[in-house]
Amino acid sequence: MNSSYLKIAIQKSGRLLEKSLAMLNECGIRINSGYNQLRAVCDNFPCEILFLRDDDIPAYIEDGVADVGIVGENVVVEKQKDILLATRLGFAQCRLALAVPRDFAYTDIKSLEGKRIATSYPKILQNFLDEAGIQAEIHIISGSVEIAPSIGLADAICDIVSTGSTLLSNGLKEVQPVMKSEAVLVANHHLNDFKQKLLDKLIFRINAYKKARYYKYILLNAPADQLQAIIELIPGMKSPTVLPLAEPGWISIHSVIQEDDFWEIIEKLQACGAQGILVVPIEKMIL
Ligand code: PRT
Ligand code: ZN
Repeated sequence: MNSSYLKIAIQKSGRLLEKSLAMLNECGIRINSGYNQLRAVCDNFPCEILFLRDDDIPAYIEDGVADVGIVGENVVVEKQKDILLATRLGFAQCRLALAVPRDFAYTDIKSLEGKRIATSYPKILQNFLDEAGIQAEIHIISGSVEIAPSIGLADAICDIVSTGSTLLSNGLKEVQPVMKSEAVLVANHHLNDFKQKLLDKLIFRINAYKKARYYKYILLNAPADQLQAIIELIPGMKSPTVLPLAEPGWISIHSVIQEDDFWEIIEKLQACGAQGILVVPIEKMIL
């Protein structure tokens, strides 16, 4: 086994590929031109990228064929491999949920007693049903689970839901969440020291990337006598930067806010006399 670089497994094609590559790119890991269908080397980080089917990634990591990988948490939990969940990545959010035909008289989970449920996630579903004390027949299907009820194969399904439009267009309704999921970085439990240091470096960069996505840089002008009120609204990481404007009695304040808070704060800032408010994306953020 080569110990001088980190082998990173990502999905070969599918929903995770583009965002995985974009995140690695933001972390300074760029694939060089020697890129083929199976593997690629990187110019500026000692790593190799392996392109695999997402379902195979947990086993390859457990076996040490790859050192780390990016995969949906739903796949990690289903595969039950002995691997480490290193960090959540904040993309490919979805949920695994139970759904039934629209005319199914569902009241609670007991409505599924004795029913046939189609899924690609038999272990997660079995666990969930066991905890709920429900006995049902699980039918394992590897794709197009949503059509199982309409072709008479099952009474219900347990599948990934994101917007819910697939369920809707197949005459199904979501009745019970089973697990939440997002893309995660997973790792082999027995990395050597060199690889462990590379993994730590990667996680550090990923955390900076994740934080930057949740925060925005904010710049505004305000009357100097409003400084204290504005600091309370946008306290920033340590404290905001305050610069005098050429116009006497006015200052410019620079700070960082969470994107989700923006619309809440903006009216309060205006009430303090803030003007010329700019909110700009942050590329990396290290606290
Ligand atoms: O070929 P390979 O085996 O590698 O890929 P795959 O076909 O198994 O997986 P892929 O690319 O479809 O999804 C990879 C991962 O993305 C999943 O394991 C989830 O963690 C995550 N993810 C996020 C999703 C979705 N959103 C999603 N919407 N995976 C699948 N879907 C499907 C779902 O199965 C259903 O058919 O999209 C449909 C539902 O979407 P909505 O928006 O209509 O609700
Ligand atoms: Zn798959």
